[in-house]
Amino acid sequence: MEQTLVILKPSCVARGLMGEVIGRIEKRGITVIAMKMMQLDLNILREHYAHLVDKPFFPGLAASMMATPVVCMVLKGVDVVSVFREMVGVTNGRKAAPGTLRGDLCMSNQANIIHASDSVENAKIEIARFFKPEEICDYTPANISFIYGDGEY
Ligand code: FUP
Repeated sequence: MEQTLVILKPSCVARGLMGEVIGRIEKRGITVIAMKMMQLDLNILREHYAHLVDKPFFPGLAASMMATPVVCMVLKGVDVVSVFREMVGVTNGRKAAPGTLRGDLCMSNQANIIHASDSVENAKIEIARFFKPEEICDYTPANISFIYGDGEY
C-alpha cells in the first residue's frame, strides 16, 4: 500500500486552511496515518528542497517555509502518491485547475499551501526525513470496504 508525505505550509496554517485541506483528504477516502506540527529549520529545508537550493528564489522559499510551524502528515491509500498529486494541482496556484487544493485555495507560486511527494521513491525518503517509524500509525479504517470495491485495497 502506498504512502505519501504531505506538508501543510505556513501559507495554509496562517490562513486557517488546515481543516479545509484535512477535510478534503478525509472526504476523498484517503487515510491519515501520521500527523504532527513542527517548526522547520534551514538544515531540513536544504535537504527537502535539495533540487532547488541553488535557485535564486531559495532564500525566499526557505523563509516562507519557516514563517510559522507547519503540519506534516503521512497519507495512505491505493496509488495515493499520484492520486494526491492530482488533488494538489500544479505548483503555481494561479495555474492550478479548479477543484484542486491549490486551484481552489491559493493564488501563488510560492505561498501554494501544500507539499506532496512526487514519486513513490521520494515519498519513502521524505517520510523518513520527517517521521520516526514509531510516529506512523499504520491502521486500516473501519469503513475501508465502502471506500474501495472488492479486491481493490
Ligand atoms: P511542487 O512539487 O509542485 O511543490 O514544486 P517544486 O518541487 O518544483 O517546488 C517546490 C516549491 O518551490 C514550490 F512549492 C514553491 C517554490 N517555488 C518558488 O518559490 N518559485 C518558483 O519559481 C518555483 C517553485
